[in-house]
Amino acid sequence: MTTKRRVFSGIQPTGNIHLGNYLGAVKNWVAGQEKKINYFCIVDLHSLTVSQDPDDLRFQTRSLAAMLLACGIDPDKSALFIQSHVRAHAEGCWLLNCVTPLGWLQRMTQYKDKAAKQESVLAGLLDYPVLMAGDILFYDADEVPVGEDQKQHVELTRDIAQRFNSLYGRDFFVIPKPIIPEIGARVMGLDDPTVKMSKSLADKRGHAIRLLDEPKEIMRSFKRAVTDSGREIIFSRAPEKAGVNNLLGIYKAATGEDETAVLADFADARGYGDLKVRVAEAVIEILNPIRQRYHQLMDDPAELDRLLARGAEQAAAVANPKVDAMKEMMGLVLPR
Ligand code: ATP
Ligand code: LTN
Repeated sequence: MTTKRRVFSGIQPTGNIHLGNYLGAVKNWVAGQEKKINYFCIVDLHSLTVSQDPDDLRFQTRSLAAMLLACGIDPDKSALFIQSHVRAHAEGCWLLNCVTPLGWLQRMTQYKDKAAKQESVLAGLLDYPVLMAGDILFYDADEVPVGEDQKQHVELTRDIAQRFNSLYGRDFFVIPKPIIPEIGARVMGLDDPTVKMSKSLADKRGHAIRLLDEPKEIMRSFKRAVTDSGREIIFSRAPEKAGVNNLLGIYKAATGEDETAVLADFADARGYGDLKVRVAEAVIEILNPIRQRYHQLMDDPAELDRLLARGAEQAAAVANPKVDAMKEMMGLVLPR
């Protein structure tokens, strides 16, 4: 008998969930559910690392839960829960802070990028990857399916786990692996194919396709997408083809076709206008049922709360004892 692999991934309840999040992360969580033991976490504590409006954060957290269920996360196959509902995350983060050298955190590129954009940087922003490391390690996760941008954080998680294991002399933490999809790992902004499609920019006109956008809006955003002055519809890494490459990448991830089939679909396209419309149609087709399910779930708050409580209970049963064991190993006295 082979033992099932354990999977952990997280997503922040801030900003509008977009096509990059779906194709780069959530779609793959859904696809792998059957064969693995899955923990999917709405990381509200991570969201507090930049300032948030409390009412907005509360709404976004529940809205994201409904959206993940609408995307196909199945509560019978995966534990879907809110990070702050499980005490292990905040508590265990402190314990990991006390084995993590400061220099490791100061090197993180996401920290440097985000800190550079802010006037006043919170301590939590620097500590963000340690909280994330705990998320993964307290569940003995083997696999962490994320987009390309999170690879460095998973590598840091491995370093922290190894350091804890070597300090306390046991194979206590499983060393996790990042799982980066080949397709959809980096969906770029439609308004600027040199920057990744991002939640923080999702409300900027023409930047992102938000999962809740109506078909008309989706079509409008694609029609406005930045391309180049040529006509060639090809997969290419050339900087000037970044826009076309991104559109083809989105189509490929949305349809699940390989590159040859994708190019065959566009063989009769008359220029980029046709390309944009067909990509938009493929995206509209996958988002229509998701949007409908989302609205049904948001109309039944009691059911949503019930599903989240069940997820938190399953998660706590794994993570809380793990953190208690860490406390003991580190010399803290557990209450009797
Ligand atoms: P922000 O822009 O505020 O950093 P985000 O869009 O990166 O937010 P997260 O909640 O940080 O959203 O990410 C959730 C998941 O989506 C992560 O696994 C991340 O790697 C993935 N992801 C985010 N943006 C993209 C993208 N443009 N393409 C592919 N995957 C992405
Ligand atoms: N940092 C991630 C979200 C995140 C996460 C995690 C992803 C928090 N904890 C654990 C995977 C595993 C992000 O911003 N996308």
